Amino acid sequence: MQKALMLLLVSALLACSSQTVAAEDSDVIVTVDSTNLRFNPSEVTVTEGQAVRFMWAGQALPHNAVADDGLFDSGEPARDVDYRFVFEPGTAGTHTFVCEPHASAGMVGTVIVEAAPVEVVEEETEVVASEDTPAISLVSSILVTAFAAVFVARYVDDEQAE
Ligand SMILES: [Cu+2]
Repeated sequence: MQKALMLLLVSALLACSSQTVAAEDSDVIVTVDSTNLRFNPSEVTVTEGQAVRFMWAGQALPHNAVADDGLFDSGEPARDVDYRFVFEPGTAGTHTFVCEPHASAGMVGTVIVEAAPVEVVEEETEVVASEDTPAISLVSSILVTAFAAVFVARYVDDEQAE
């Protein structure tokens, strides 16, 4: 019983998190502004599970986006970049990043990652538990009825035999 519950819960959570990762509509885009030396926007806020897409094309100068804490790295500076990074659970916090060739010129940015809300998980536990309970009581009441029927049938047979 406990194992079945755990399996249900885990699969529900997996379904939830994979949906969040695949939802590209929620991606936050960081590009390069017309001065060629600034990220736009230079500060973004996301929730754990959400992605930031660093993308620019046909730039006059090659750029990259590298986290100071090493969490993400778009690679070598390039004039065309499309780099998507998902901030998985556990990455909550403030992550500053730089464009390596232009960091000294002030081409820096910040990604603020907020922890995913915990209430969602608690709600799912309740839903799973409440859906499961009536099923158990239904099965047990059918069993009790069946046993009672057999018992009564035997009793009636014994009475008739005497
Ligand atoms: Cu740059």
